[in-house]
Amino acid sequence: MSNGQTWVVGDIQGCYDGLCRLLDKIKFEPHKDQLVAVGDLVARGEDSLATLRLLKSLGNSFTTVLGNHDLHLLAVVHHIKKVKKSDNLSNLLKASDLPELVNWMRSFGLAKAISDNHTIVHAGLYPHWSVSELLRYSKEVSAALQADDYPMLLEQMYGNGPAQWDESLSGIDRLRFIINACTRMRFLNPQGQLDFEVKTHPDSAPPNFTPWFNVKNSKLTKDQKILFGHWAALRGETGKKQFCGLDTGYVWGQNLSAINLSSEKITSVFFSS
Ligand SMILES: [Mn+2]
Repeated sequence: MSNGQTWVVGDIQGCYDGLCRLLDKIKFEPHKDQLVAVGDLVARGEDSLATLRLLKSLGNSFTTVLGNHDLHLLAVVHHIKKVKKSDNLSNLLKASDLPELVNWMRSFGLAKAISDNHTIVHAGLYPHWSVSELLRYSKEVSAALQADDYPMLLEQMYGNGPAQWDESLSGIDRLRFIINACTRMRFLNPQGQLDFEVKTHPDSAPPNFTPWFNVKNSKLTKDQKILFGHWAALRGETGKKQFCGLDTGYVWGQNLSAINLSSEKITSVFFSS
């Protein structure tokens, strides 16, 4: 990377105006700085198409991981799923450059190391994995997503099981678990399984539901930091320096945030309709 700044931005969700105001506020310089996103580039906001075009235009100055909404968009494009009522994707789905935008999105993975000790992943680090396991498993999904028959993956990725990791999982069950852990995880239930129903703040969760970042991870070393999005109800708070939540709920009328990787300073813009 050049001598510019690296900024990691939370869930953009097609909120083009908020993204532009945030880039202005951090004085982002595309020829010098790096913009990194934690996924969910598209969905509910006012202009997912303009958002993707802007991010793609940044070329090598931009990288991301894919979130659940990004994968869902790919499934919609292939007529595997319908657009969710809450989403606003009609201009994107009609765009003449949709195929290029889709192929560009497919080039990203589910987890990525962005420095020696910073890793991005949309939902979080499954607490029984090390960072290197996370990166390795993410590559397995990328290989399937970049293969010619990738619509098959999109078709088979839906579902909540298996609920627990087992290194001996294979085929689509293995890929589905990796996708769910990387893009949908919030809580582990009292049986230690991934739960996908509870989306609240941890304070209002059912008894013995544990946020993934509060399950002891004996494979994570102290110098490693995980930057993630996905869980707006957290407002970015995990109570742990190692886990940096960046979805500060812009799409829910709160704010869009970016952290400067070297200073660790967070800059936010407030929602404006
Ligand atoms: Mn998400």
